Amino acid sequence: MTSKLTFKIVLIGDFAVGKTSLIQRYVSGKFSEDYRPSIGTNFFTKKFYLNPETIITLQIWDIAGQIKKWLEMRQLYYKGTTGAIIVGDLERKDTFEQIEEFWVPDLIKHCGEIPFIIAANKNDLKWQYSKKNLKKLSKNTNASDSIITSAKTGDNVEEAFRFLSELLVSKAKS
Ligand code: G3D
Ligand code: MG
Repeated sequence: MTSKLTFKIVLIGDFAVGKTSLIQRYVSGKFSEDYRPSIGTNFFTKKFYLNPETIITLQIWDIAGQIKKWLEMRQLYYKGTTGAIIVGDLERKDTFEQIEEFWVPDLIKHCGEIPFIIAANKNDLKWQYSKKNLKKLSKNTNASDSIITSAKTGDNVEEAFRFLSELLVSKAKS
């Protein structure tokens, strides 16, 4: 029998780390250099077979602007979230420090202990952050895993969303 599951996931992380680009790449298969910071929140839907017996519908939420300052906006954004991808930019070390200091505590505060992964994005650019530090960060924050992505080349983008979906399915079935 086929099971159908729907999850709301959010992408969080500092400004310009590539959240919108990762979603765009995953949902439409494109990377757009012509980037415009949108205002407020946006959501996209992607439906796929995780395996022959499981159809997943992901509601993927994107938020724009300097949302760190907008507690009310984040509260709305997080409502009903079952999983998250927290994004850091490999060219900006501070975006990973912020994952530990701000984004993980913020996620837990609003959503409780839900599955999340860390995406180290912009793999195609010069790294200012090491794999070793990424592993350490992942362990310290209790992330389910970390994954190195590029929204530009498409590297590991589908894998990141799939991996999170697998975690959400195991949680839903347990
Ligand atoms: P955000 O939604 O987290 O704020 P965006 O980030 O998706 O808007 O991306 C911010 C900038 O980084 C954009 O460049 C975008 O093209 C670029 N970017 C996103 N992902 C990648 C990537 O994997 N590799 C490279 N090289 N660039 C990436 P601009 O110049 O438009 O500001
Ligand atoms: Mg954006």
